[in-house]
Amino acid sequence: MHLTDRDKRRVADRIRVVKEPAGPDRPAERDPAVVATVSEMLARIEREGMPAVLDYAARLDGFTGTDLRVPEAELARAADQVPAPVRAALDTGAERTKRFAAMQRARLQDFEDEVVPGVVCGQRFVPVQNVGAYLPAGRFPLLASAFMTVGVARVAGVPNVVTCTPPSLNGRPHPAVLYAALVSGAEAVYAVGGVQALAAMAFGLLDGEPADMLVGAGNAYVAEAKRQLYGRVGIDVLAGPSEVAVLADDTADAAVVAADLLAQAEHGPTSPACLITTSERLAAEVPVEVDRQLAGLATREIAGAAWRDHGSVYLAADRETAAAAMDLLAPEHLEVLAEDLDWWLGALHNYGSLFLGTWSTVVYADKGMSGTNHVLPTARGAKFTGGLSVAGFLKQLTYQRATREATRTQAEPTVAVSDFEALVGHRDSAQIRLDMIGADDSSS
Ligand code: HSO
Ligand code: ZN
Repeated sequence: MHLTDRDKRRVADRIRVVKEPAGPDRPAERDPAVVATVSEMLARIEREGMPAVLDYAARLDGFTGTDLRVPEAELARAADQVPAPVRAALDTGAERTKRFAAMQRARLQDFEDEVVPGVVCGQRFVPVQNVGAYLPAGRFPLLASAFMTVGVARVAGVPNVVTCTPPSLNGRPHPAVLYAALVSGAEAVYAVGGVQALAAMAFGLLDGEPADMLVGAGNAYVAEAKRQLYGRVGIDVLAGPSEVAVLADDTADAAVVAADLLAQAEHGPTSPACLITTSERLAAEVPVEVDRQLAGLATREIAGAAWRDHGSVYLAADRETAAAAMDLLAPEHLEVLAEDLDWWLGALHNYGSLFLGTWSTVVYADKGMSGTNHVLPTARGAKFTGGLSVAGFLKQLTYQRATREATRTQAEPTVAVSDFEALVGHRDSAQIRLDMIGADDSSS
């Protein structure tokens, strides 16, 4: 995550580069080999159905059975296999995530109103009926992802939620992932990962209906499968590597800034982390502090590579410049460690989720402890979306009704435009109504 030449022209000489990524900015464009593999897998699974899913599951997930569904008994046992404090924390995260989603839901208003006399238009928020949630279990199992997908779908009122997660622990799903799914409100859980999981949900190969919408992050193959299935189904976001950015003034603590940068850098060697500061002191101290903390970090191999290849530090002349530059980067997670938080809240436009002040931090939200969703846009996607929320599972549907008396106000201009377009069928559909009221008018 760094400022391109074009970006730099926007902030001109008001920003100075302290450190820029050593690696390519974007972790590879869509890899043609991934694109081809995914499209071949999707086509085969659509053609052959469950036998193809089981074949991929055996080859790619090491799955040995014939029934992907996780049995009730295994789900029931999951709780006992998770340490009690972790269980309690997962309960808390699920609860808070659902609580905030419910607060958001309560503020999405259905309404109807009269646009012109006799013409009433309305909107209704209606849940997607069938959701497929994918819970990854890759390098690290991100347990809170279940809250963000399954849990929030439940709050939205989605009646059917199917959950898939790879059998990553001795050939079975991780019990903690199962527990997180259960406390989120999952019913049917399937032990299948990757492209074959998304295909099975999208094509309706598991019990129940095909998914109308697929949610949840995964590796490059999962992201590509979602991209290829999009249109046929809805999706949440096309998530790339997790990103963090920090805006800091001279009141910030270098050790806190460094810790927060490294917390997301450890997600993977291509995870970008960026600091934009108005403080010369911080610009000098943070890189040193990052290296110091890296030395003691068990994940230093990953986090260190991420910082070297995808880390950046900029010194901005003033906070206006810092905010403008950050808007260009549109990071997934953005922390403001500075005074006058309300000014920053008003000045920033592009971020997946914003963390204001020292006492809130990305990792809290990562684990569901604040309540906001962690399925967020990456790679500058925050320029057009704020990521998944309860609204993502709700369709903003419209409807209308009109009185007989209001016929002219819609029909006459419709006839005029349709005639001009030579869309005679359109004209007739309006004209027939004008004729109906005309006939009546003359008969009365
Ligand atoms: N930062 C990730 C979410 C996460 N991290 C969960 C840890 N646990 C993407 O927003
Ligand atoms: Zn994270």
